[in-house]
Amino acid sequence: MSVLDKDRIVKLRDDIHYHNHRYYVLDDPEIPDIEYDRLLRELEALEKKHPELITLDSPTQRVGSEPLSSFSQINHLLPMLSLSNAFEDGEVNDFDRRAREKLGVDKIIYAVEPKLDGLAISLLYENGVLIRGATRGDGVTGEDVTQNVRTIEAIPLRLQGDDYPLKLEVRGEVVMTKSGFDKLNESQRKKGDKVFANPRNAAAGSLRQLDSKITATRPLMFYSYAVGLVEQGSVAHSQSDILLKLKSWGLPISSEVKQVTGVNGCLEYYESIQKKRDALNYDIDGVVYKVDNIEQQKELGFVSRAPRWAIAHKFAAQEEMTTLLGIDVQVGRTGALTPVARLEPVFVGGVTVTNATLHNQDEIDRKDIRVGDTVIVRRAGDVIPEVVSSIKSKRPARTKKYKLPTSCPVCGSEVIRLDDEAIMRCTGGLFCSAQQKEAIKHFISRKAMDVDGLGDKLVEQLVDTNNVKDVSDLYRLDMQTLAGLERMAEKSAQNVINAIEKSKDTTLARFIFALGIRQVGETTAKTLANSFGNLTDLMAANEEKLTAIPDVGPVVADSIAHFFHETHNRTVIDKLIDYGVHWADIKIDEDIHKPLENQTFVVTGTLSDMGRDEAKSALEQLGAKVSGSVSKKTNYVVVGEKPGSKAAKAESLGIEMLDEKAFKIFLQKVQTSR
Ligand code: 9MJ
Repeated sequence: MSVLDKDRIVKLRDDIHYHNHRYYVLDDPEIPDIEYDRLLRELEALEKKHPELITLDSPTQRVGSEPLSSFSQINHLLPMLSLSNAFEDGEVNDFDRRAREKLGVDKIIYAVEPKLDGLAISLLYENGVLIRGATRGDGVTGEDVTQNVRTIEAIPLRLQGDDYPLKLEVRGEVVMTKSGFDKLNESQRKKGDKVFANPRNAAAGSLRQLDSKITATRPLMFYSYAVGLVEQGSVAHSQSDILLKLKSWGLPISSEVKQVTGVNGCLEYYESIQKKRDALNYDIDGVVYKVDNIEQQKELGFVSRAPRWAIAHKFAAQEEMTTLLGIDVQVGRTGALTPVARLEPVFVGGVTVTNATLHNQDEIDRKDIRVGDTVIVRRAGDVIPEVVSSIKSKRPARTKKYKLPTSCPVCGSEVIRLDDEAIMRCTGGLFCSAQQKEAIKHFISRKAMDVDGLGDKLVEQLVDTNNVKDVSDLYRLDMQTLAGLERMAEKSAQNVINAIEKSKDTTLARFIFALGIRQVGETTAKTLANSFGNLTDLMAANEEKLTAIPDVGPVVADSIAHFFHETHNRTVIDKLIDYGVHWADIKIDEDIHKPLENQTFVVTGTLSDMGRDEAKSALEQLGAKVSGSVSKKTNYVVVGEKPGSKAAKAESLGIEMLDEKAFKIFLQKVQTSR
């Protein structure tokens, strides 16, 4: 056998372990994914040539193995603990007071961590090599999921360093990333396979797979938060130091762990994590407070299997059960029919929810949701509440499958469904008053023509009274008509007239967006405005010209061309211009100078005004590269509200950061320098 091959195999394994660590533990990859794949493929090829050199901890051994017929049971070497829960500040205060009294101290230092919503597992390392992985089970006995655990790249097959205990149980949570979950469900849906209700179920389903080759394809992540048995070696004297030690051995820990003082420090942490919750790429359902000092932990001891030195402070539940009273059908701006669940009011995710989306007919069929069912409603962050599933065992007798109507509930026109769409649409177009209303609401919205003071109710009245049929009619409204409407005093009518008048002075991008062309959002509207410079050229553009624009694909191009082909739309545009709507055309420089060429940006957190996509597209138009992760090569990080770990990393690397205001000024300066 070639000595060279053997050396190369060892070198490749070391390199791959190193890059895995940079990626999963330090969150700071050094090489692109494609290069990582090349290393892995080279190693696979060499091991195929020399199968006798394959070791248990080789990174190629993560692809899964033969399916099992069942999982065997495993006794944890030390029981896995459970945590008691607190739902209110008072309960946290009680917990802290009891601990202080028992310890006889004034203030306690706590290690605080996000409470990951996944599946708890225990990993056993012997001589630094991963020997087995087990689910929590009842805390004493779990299931042997070693084959599956070995496919999770974030879990090291071999520990780093030289000071780890020779026998070590590591405890932590396997979670599915939110982005990975969305992708997985999309691909499951396409294949006609089972769709998961949430990342936690998907993580559990993936880890409890008898076929580890399937687990290997799932986007699972692992974060460690405790140790079990420690033999022939030691870990550390505080929870915070234990986490740092685990990290130094190559085990990922959450970037949000901290040390705080006293109960106030805990409650402040709770608030700060709650604010960050949506921006994190994994689901959490609260935070955990742990007395940091291990001696103090020992002094406090346990009540049954829950420690007296730790407590989980949970967020308001994001899922609740309630009854589905009925299903209403809403007709949107583009005629899309959306089934909306009318619910027995239920408190979920911090608010009372009475309506939730059912998405479309396919989703209703897939979940088999019927009026009268007990359903699970989910409200996560700022997302529209949705019905996740129905509980079949609670279904009353004589329920019927639900079918969306075949004619529009508003205008009676035929409802059609295009082959490749999940959505059913009313064919009434602007004959349908629901579509008229939605088109007008969109036209006057803040990011479109920005007509202040013309609320939804008023728009509905204007359409119902036949005063406004299409958006151009807004510019013919007079005081008399407006003041004659319900709840309209003369002063507010005058304000509306003034706002409509003011909106005539607009920009090309706003105008294009306001037209409500399907597939043309704010960003595309801006791109179109900047590419064509005037409306006449855009209206005359064929599909070939349109697809030449960055970010405009055939579907978008088709939609734009169809819109302007329609005589009705051309007439409305002519009328708008006749009534005085105007903008300044944009001078197009064919050879656009790219002032930000060779500069790399990262955009993180919520940008309240412009949104992340818009910021990215503005940067890209100026020639910048927008990357998803911060590294030494990043030139600027644009930091919105609730930034995640990227901002902290940028700070540690000394990279220039721009908040939203500074970013806007920066953009303006660069744009005018073109
Ligand atoms: C979770 N689920 O994130 C613990 N946990 O500690 C954290 N769970 C735990 N700690 C001792 N961060 C028992 C359970």
